[in-house]
This record gives sequence, structure tokens and C-alpha cells, in this order.
Amino acid sequence: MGASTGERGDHYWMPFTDNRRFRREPRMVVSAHDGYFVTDDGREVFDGMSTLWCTNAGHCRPLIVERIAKQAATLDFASSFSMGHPTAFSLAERIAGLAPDGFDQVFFTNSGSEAVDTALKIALAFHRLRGEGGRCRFVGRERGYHGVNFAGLSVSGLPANRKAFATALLPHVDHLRHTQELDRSAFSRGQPELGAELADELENRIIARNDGSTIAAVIVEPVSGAGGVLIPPRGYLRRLREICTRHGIVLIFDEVICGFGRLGTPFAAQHFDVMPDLITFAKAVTSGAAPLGGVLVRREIHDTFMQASPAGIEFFHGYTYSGHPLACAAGHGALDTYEQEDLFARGADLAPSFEDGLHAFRDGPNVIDCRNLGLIGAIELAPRPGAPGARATEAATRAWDLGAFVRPIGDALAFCPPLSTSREQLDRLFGIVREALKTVA
Ligand code: PXG
Repeated sequence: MGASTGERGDHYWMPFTDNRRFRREPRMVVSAHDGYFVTDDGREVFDGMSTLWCTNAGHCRPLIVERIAKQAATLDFASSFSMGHPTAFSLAERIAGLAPDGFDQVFFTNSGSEAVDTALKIALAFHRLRGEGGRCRFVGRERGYHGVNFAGLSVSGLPANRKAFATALLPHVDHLRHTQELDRSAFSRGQPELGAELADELENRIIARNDGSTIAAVIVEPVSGAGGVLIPPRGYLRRLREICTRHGIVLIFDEVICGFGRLGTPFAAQHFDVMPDLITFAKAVTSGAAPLGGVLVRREIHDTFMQASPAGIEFFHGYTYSGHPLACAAGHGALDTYEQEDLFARGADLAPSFEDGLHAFRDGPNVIDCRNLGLIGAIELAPRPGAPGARATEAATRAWDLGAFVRPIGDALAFCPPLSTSREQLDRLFGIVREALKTVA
């Protein structure tokens, strides 16, 4: 822990932070490189979470830095409202090139939250253009995280995030149950074998009650992250796809965490070989180096907008900074780095060691589950009686002091290392966490 933030001023209201505690116990990073943060007291801390599931290529990577600097000196800003600049068009083309076949349109936003709200709006407007304006319901899932804007929050399923705003969320939203079943699937390596039938609830309960013709979209994270790293059971996503197809419902994969190599493929849709209708992305599209998000849109949906809209603007939606030149330059730099260093394949190569390393915690103190897919995983601890979350929070704090950043989510410790992580760095990360767990009763 470094000095207080006092000399830096106390005017910054930090997001998703215990601000009062932070002022007493600040944690300041002043620089970063590759897989490491450097703290204000000069320590190197391994970033075992790609910061917030973002820095898939690591920090301050030269190709990204160069692209941003060059863009800033050439065209710092131009709007994308009825005016264009080449960096946004060329990045959209590259992202569409990585996406599954048929996803050839990209709508840029500045964040994952905006990407989610944009996708939900595209679904509504698409149905309306086809004369199905009665489709006004959305379906999300318990423990899902789809950002913090009103629509995304409405389909999210994290009670703490919703509580203060519950009175003002969207009406007509249903939630599927989540897929974590520790009683029958704890310690699954990769996808749990059991549980595909959990998807049937969409048809048997939600559609049965409301009629499929009232539902605009179903949104799920292929692997949910902020809800505690929940890996979908084998066959589950395919069943969701089949049910949505039967009822004409738009299926949205929120790939804000899974996108850009986390599962070894550019997008999770390719890993699972299940194609949604819309894919949201953000975070690793720039390896975290600049705020950028977006929605990948299937050709038929985009065609509908182009063909069925009256003359003029086809979609009354967008952000001042949609397709911001600096963010798009950062995106190019990230894609260059992924390509040149073959990082998606390197992540896939590291995944078996990551799995072995995580599952070696099986016999550790208080460990009730280890789970993983690609380079995302979690160790779940039994909650301390009367103090849920305390064990994981203490373990993560201890790990930080020992030189590794991991994220506590409830009583799970989440792991999401950069795709560029070496085996030695992985061993050291797990070694630190093992030390930290020893000290947490
Ligand atoms: N969808 C998913 C699947 C996400 O993980 C968002 C949307 C929203 O993205 P923005 O860029 O608006 O934050 C996210 C973001 C956590 C945590 O506790 C996770 C996220 C954000 C903040 C905290 O792990 N994910």
C-alpha cells in the first residue's frame, strides 16, 4: 500500500470502489508494462486479471502506443455523424474479418455498456422494421453482467448492481436461471458435462408464459465473467440458439470479456460453434489502451435496416465519440499485436497449463470449486460464516501485497491473465495465490 491520495487531492469519486476505504488505504499504480503494473512504491505486480478482463496483449505495447501517437498527431478527432475517417472504416473491416461468417457490419461505441444498449436497440428496431413491433420483451440471465446503463442493467442479474435503481429499470424483462451447479458440476475441467437442459427454461417457462412473439431478444455472456466466471454446460448455448430460432428471437452474445482471443478463437461464438445474431465487444479490442466497444451485426439484420427504413437516417442512435480516431487507432495496434505475436494461438497453447494450475488448488484450504475455459477461470472458496465475500477479498489483498493482482467476486477469485503470459509467469501467479490462501482462515 502506498501513501495517501492526499497530495493528489480527494476530488475523484472512484467507480465501483469503496471510496472511504481507498482514502485510508490507497492502492496506486503509476506505470505498467507487458503483464505488470508498477506501484507508487516501485513494486511490480503481475496483472493476473488483464486489469478488468481487458489487456489481452499486456500493457503499453509498442504497436499500440505508436498507432495512438501517430493518429493523435494526424487526425485527433473527427465525428462519424455523416462524415467519415479511414481509421474507423479500416478497423471495422478488420473486426468483421475476425468475426464468424456473416457478421460483416460493425457499429462502434465507447464501452461495453453502450455496446449492450446499442444491441438491444438494434433488436427492437429490427423487429419493428419487419412489422413485428410487438416484440418488446428482453430476456437476460441471473448473475449476468451487461454493463451499467439502464437497458443493460435491466437485463443483468447481479442484485447489488440493481438494488438502488430497481424502481426505474426497463419493464418486460425476464431472467433465465444461471448455470452454476456446484452440487453436480464442481471442479469441472472446461465445460460442465451436465446442465444443457437449463436452456429449456427459455421455452418451457418464459416463452410459455409470454408467447415467443412478444420477445425481442435474449442476451447472455457465452462465459459470464463479472458474475463469478460461469462456464456454460456442454450443449447449453446451442439449445438457446435453437429455441431463439424457433421463435424468431434475436440472440445476442455479450462478448465484452470473451472476445479477442480469451477462449483461443477471436470470438466465443467460434469456440462454441454457435452463431448468435448480434455480438457485443469492448475491452480487449484495444487491449484496454483506449475506450472502444461495438456491436457486430449479421448481414440480414443490417440489410433489413438498409432496405426497410424510409429514406434518411436508418438508425437514430450513436455517440459523439462512436468510432473515435484515437480509439480506432488503438484497436488497429491491438489487432496488429495479436496478429504479429500470434496471441490467440499462444493463449490457446497456455490454456492446458492454466487449467492444471487452477485445478491444483482443489485440495487447498476452503476451496469448493475450480473452473476454467481458455484463459479465464476461478477458484471458489467456501464463504466464511456470517461474512460472505470476506475470504476472497482478504486473499486478493494479500496476493496484491505479494505481487499479483486477482479479482475477488463474491467468494470466488477470478483469473484472466494476458494471452502473452509465459508458463513461468503463470506458475508465479499461482504460487503467490497459494501463499495468500494459506494466510486466510
Ligand atoms: N458486458 C460484459 C459481459 C462485461 O463484462 C460490460 C458489458 C460493460 O462494459 P463497460 O465497458 O461499460 O464497463 C462488461 C464490463 C467485474 C467487472 O466486476 C466487470 C466489468 C466491468 C466492471 C467490473 O469483474 N465488465
